[in-house]
Amino acid sequence: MDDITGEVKGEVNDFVELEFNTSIDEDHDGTELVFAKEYVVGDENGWNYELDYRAWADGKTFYVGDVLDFNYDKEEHNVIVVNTTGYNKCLASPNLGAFDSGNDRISLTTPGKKYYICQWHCDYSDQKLMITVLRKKMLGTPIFSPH
Ligand SMILES: [Cu+2]
Repeated sequence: MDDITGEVKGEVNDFVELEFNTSIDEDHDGTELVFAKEYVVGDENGWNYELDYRAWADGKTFYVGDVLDFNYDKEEHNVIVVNTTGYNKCLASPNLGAFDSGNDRISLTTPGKKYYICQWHCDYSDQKLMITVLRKKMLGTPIFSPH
């Protein structure tokens, strides 16, 4: 009985090891392996006018495929996706998208600078976020070769 159990465990371990090695091989050409991350904007403080979102974004690296999670009181705030001008001047219109659910998940689908403001508190207390999204060099599967 003990021998049989040992055999089965051995097979399982071999299988796991094989899978593990396959994913390590993706790194053969020095390509950075990056997996999608979800960021709660402001962490436990959420999206409001008490936080410095420049400081929050500082030191974080955002990649295409990552998600921003805006949590806030929908009676108080909103999330407007704007361009540089909108960000600098706190203009909610024209915009690239407006959210007001209180719990908005925004996927970062393209590289470049992204700007988010709260329409009501951007001017009032700098409730705005600017991030730079980098192109992901490679997703987790070896099917696609990097260009
Ligand atoms: Cu606000």
